[in-house]
Amino acid sequence: QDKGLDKKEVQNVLVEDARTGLDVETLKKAILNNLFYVQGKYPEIATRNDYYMALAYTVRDRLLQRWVASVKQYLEGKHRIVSYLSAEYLLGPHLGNNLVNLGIYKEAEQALHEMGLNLDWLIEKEIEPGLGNGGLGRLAACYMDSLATLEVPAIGYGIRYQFGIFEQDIRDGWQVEDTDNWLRRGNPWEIARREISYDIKLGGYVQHYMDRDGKFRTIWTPDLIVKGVAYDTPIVGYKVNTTNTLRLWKSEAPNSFDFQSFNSGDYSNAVNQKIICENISKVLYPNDETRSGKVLRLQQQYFFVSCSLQDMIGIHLRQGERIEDFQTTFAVQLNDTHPAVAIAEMMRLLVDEYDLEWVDAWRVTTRTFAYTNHTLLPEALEKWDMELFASVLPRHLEIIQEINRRFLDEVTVRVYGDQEKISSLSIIGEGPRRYIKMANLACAGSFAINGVAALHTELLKQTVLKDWYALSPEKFSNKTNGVTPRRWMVLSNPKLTELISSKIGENWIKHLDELKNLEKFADDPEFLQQWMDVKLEMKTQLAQRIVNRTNIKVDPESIFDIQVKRIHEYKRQHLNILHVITLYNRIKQNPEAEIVPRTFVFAGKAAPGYKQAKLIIKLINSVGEIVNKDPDVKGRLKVVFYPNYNVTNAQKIYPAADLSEQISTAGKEASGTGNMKLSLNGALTIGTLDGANVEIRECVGEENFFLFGLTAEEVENTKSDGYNPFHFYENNPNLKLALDQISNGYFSHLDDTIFKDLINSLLYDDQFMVLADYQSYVDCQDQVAEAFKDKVKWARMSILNVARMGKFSSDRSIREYCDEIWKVKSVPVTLNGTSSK
Ligand code: KOT
Repeated sequence: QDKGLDKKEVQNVLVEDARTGLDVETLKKAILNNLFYVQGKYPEIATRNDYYMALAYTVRDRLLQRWVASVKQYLEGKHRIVSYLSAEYLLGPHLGNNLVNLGIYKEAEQALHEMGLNLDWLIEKEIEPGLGNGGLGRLAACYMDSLATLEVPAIGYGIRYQFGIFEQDIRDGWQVEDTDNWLRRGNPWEIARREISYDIKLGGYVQHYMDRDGKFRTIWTPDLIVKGVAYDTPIVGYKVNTTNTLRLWKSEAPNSFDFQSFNSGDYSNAVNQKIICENISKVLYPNDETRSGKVLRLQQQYFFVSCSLQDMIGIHLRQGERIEDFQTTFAVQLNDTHPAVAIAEMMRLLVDEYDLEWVDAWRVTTRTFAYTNHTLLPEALEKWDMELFASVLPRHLEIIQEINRRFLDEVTVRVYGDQEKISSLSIIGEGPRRYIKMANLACAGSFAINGVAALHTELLKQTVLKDWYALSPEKFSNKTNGVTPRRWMVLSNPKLTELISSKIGENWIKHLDELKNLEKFADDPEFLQQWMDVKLEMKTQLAQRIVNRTNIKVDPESIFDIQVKRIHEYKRQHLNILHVITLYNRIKQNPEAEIVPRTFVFAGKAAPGYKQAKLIIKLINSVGEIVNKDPDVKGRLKVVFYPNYNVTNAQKIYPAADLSEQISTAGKEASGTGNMKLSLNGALTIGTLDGANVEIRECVGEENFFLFGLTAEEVENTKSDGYNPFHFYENNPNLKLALDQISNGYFSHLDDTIFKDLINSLLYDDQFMVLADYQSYVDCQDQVAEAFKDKVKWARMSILNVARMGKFSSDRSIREYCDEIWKVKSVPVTLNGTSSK
C-alpha cells in the first residue's frame, strides 16, 4: 500500500457532481463522456457494445462513490465483518440489477431514450458471469445482494474463473458443451487490484526442527508457488449506500517464478510453470452435486481459501488488532465443504506463520468458522484421497491428522469408546485407501452448522451428521434459503412489480412479508383481470423467445408447465416426461379426448460426464419431436427444451410460468430456490414434500399447492422393505405403455438402443422412485388441468400464493444468519451526509 500520500488531502477531494449525479441530464452527459473517454468513440460510429460499455462505466462511477464511502466507514469503526467463502457465485448480468439497486432504472431508460437508444437493447448485450453451477452459486449471489441491502459489512471471496459454466447447445437432441469465454469483451464491473496479491504454496515437502530457543518450527518447501491477484466487484444494496465487495482471485505466475528455470536455460520449463499457475483459476468444474476428486479442483479450493484468509488477517492486523482476536473482526461462512480446507489453512497460518500455540490457534479457528451443508446426496459429499491430498498440501495433511488425533481423544471418552461412532466422526476415513472427509473437517472446526430448509436440517441431524448432532446439538440450526426480490421480481418482472406496487406500495421490495397485503385484492375482479393480463403478456413474450430459439410455436393461452434446473436423476425430469407421454397416449387412444392445452418447458444443463442426465435431455427432445408434430395432438401439447439455462434466461422464463415443477424424490433436494422464484412470480407448484416445498406449502396453504408422491419417510421405508420398480411397471398399463414406447424406439425413429440404460435403470433399480410416484403424479396433474380450466379461480390462487411468499426473501435468511450465527449488526453508510438515496 502507498503510504506517501497525505491522507487528509485525499479525504478532502470532492467527487464532482457530473460524475455521480443521478438525474437524467447528468446521466446523459456521463454516458457521452464515457463513450468518448473510455471507448474512444463518438455517437455516429459507436456500436451497441460501445454504448453498453459507456452506460456500464456510468453506473460504475456511481457504484464506486458508494463503495469508497462504505469501505471508509467500515475501517473507521470496529465492526464484525461477514466473510462468505464460496467456490461459486452465479451472479447473472450486472447492469439492470445495479440500475434497480441504485434506484435509477427509470432515469437511465429516459436518458437513453432521449439519445435515441433503448435500455433493454443494451441490457441484453451483457454476457453474464456464470461462475457457478446452480443453486449453491446462485444462493451466494442472492446473499451478497441481501447483505448489502441490509447494510451489513461483508466480503464475498471466491475464484475468478476465466471460463465459467459451459454454454449448452442442443444438436440432434443431444447436449453439446462449448466454453464460456465470458471475459471476451472485457468486464467493466470489476477492478483489478494488482497491488493486492498473495503467494500460495503447493506440493513439496515439510521439515520440522527445533530452533535456538527450543521452539518447534515447521518449514514447508513447495514445488510450486502461485500468485493470487484480487479482482473486486462492487455489490450495491437496494436503495442504500452500502456497497460491499466481492473479491475473486485470479491465479498467475509469481513475479520471480521463472528465475531458476531461465537461469538454467530451461525456457520451455519456465513457460510450462507459468501455464500451470494460470491453470488454477482457468475453469469452473461443471459437476453439480457429483464428486470429482481431481488435483486441480483441490488446488483451486486451497488457492482461493489461502488468498482469502491471508487477506482477512491483513485487514484485521491493519486495524491494530491482535491475531488472537481474529474472530472479533471476521465471521467466516463456509458455503458447503468446497472451502473447508480453510480450517486447516487457518491453523497453519496461526501456528506456523504467527507462532500461536496449537490450543490458542484452535480456539480462534473454532470461533471463526460456520458451515452450511447443501446436500444429503452421499455421492456429493467431498472426500479426498489421502495420498492425493498429501501431494498437494503436505503440511495440511499433518495438521488435519493432528486436529483429528486431538478430536478423537476427546470424542472417545464421550462415546464410551463406541468404535462405530468414532470411525463415523473421524476426519480420516479408512478402507483400501485412506481419505479425508471434508464435511467432518468442517463440523469439527466450526461453531455453527446449518442446513438450508427445515426438512433438510432435520434429515441432516438424523442421517449424514447424526453423530455430530449427538455430540454437539447446540451447533445445529436451520436457515431456510431465500431469494432476492430485487433481481427475481423488480428486475425480471417489472409489470407484475408495478401492478403489485399500485395496490400495496413499494415497501414489499425490502420487506417481502408485506406482500400479504395483496390478499385483500384476491377477489377484486379488476385486479384479477390485471393479474391475468400481466401473466398472459409475459407468456406471449416467452412464446416469442421460444420460437426464435427453437422454432417451436407455442400457445400463450396454454398452461405453461415449467421445469428449469440442473438435469439430475433425483430432480426427476424423466417423471415429468412420463406424464407428457401419458397425455399424448390419451390423445392417440381417443383423439377427441378433452385435454387442457399445455406447453412443457424444460431447461437445464447436465454435467458433461453424467451419462444418464444427458440421456434425459435426449429423451425430452425425442418425445418433443414426435408430440409437437403429430397432427392428432392438434397443437394441444408442446414440449420445449430451452437451451443454455442460465440467469439471463431464467429471468425471462420465471415470469411466464403457470405451473412450477418441484418433483424431486422426497428427501433428496436440500432446499431448492427455483421453487421460490417461480412461486413468487405467480406460478402454482406441483411438488413433493421435499426441501423448501414443505415450507412453501405451509405458507401458501395446502389448497394452493398440488401435492403428490411419497414422503421422505415413506421413501426410506419402501426402500428398506425391498422396493421393486418392476412391479409398478407390470401393474400399471399406462406406465408400461410409456416405458415400452421409449425402449421400443417409438420416439427415436425405431432405434431401440438409445434409451436402454435409462429404462433399465428405472425398471431394475430406480434409486429415485420414479415408478413408485408415477400414478400419484399423473393424478395430481389431472387436478392441475381441471383447476386451470377456471382461469379466474386459478388467478385467485396465484395471487394468494404470491401474497404468502414473504418468508422466502433472502433478506429474511440473511437476518437469521446475522442474528443467530454471525452476531453482526448493520452499519448504515452515509454519503454527503445522507444514509440512502
Ligand atoms: C454441490 C456439490 C457438493 C455439495 C453440494 C452441492 C450443491 C448443492 N450444489 N448445489 N446445491 C444446491 O444448493 C441449493 C442452495 O442451498 C439448494 O437449494 C439445492 O437444493 C441444492 O441442491
